[in-house]
Amino acid sequence: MYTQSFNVPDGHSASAETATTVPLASASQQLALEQAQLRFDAVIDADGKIEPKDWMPQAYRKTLVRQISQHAHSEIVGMLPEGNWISRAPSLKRKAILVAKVQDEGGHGLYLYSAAETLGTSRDQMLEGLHSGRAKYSSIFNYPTLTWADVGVVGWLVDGAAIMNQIPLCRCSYGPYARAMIRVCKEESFHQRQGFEALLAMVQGTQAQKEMVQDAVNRWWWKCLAMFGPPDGDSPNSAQGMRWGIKRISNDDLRQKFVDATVPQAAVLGVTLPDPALQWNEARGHHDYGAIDWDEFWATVNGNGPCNKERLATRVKAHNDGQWVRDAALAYAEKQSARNSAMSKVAA
Ligand code: BYC
Repeated sequence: MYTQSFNVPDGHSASAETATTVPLASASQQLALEQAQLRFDAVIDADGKIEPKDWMPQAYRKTLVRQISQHAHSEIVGMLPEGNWISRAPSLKRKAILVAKVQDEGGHGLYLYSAAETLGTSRDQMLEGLHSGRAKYSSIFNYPTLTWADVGVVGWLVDGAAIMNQIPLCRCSYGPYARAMIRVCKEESFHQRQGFEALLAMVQGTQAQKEMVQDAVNRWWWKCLAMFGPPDGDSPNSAQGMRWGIKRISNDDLRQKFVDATVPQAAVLGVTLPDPALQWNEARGHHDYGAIDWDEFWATVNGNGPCNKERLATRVKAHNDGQWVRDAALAYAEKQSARNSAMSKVAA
């Protein structure tokens, strides 16, 4: 039980408190609040779903908005590093796949903005947070995609890490977020596979292509491990997120699952993961891996990674350049509504 709302001092019964000090209206409000909290706790304890119209504690709502905001913005900013390669894809097939993938990410951002709307935070508010630099998005999108192999590695490793993190979110306690994640995960799975398949084609190519793949893996590996967030001991939001059933698996456990799943895939590709400490630990039944550079991670999260400024500037420009589309859509909606009300007056 996580109830914080009703605190009766020792030696007092709730009814004595009501009779002497608390005005009637506020006592009944307090009772209703207590019952709502109990209902919320019972749903969480039973591993059920909280829906938009259900009562929820403010802190639960705030945590969800924080996480969904971070997630939605990651999808939107995540379109940029790969979008840069659409005009340079090496074949029509690769171009079609990449266009579809980038469009999917735009769609994921929109489902997630809609999920946040059900919590009372509008898309405009979310976008204002992103464009002003206040809202976070994943650290991973602040690194450059230097070659075509980077596009494959982003699919294989970045989307691979994203799926690992997002599959448990399909069981998140907040209904709209959990349901959005089911479709997102299906699409992410295609993203991961297309990346792996693109790399498989490259490693069967020339020596220069193989080297390009290895170079991209070297540059992205550690950044992908950091994507799962700080170690559990330094993760301020984990404990509460897990108690509320928003987060199901801890940052470190997901990171470990990702390492264990990726090592055999790297062997199929014939690439080396750039970590001399990476080895199977029989006793743990997992791979050990080396230390992540958390200073570099936090510098990037706090706005000082190699591409933070460029990503934000590109996003703000895209938003501003799209103003005419929003204006046109609004003008059309107003025209339609004026026409409909004129028609209904005629009919009456
Ligand atoms: N980058 O207490 P913690 C994708 C922040 S993939 C930036 O552990 P929490 C995609 C964290 O927000 C990526 N910031 O937090 C893939 C918190 O700061 P605030 C998106 C990070 O929430 C391919 C602070 O560090 N996926 O979309 O319990 C193509 C302390 O962390 C990062 C999601 O967002 C990071 N890597 O756990 C296109 C999935 N890691 O908010 C797109 C949903 C941590 O207190 N999100 N921080 O100011 C989650 O599952 C969780 O929010 C996290 C963090 C695991 C990321």
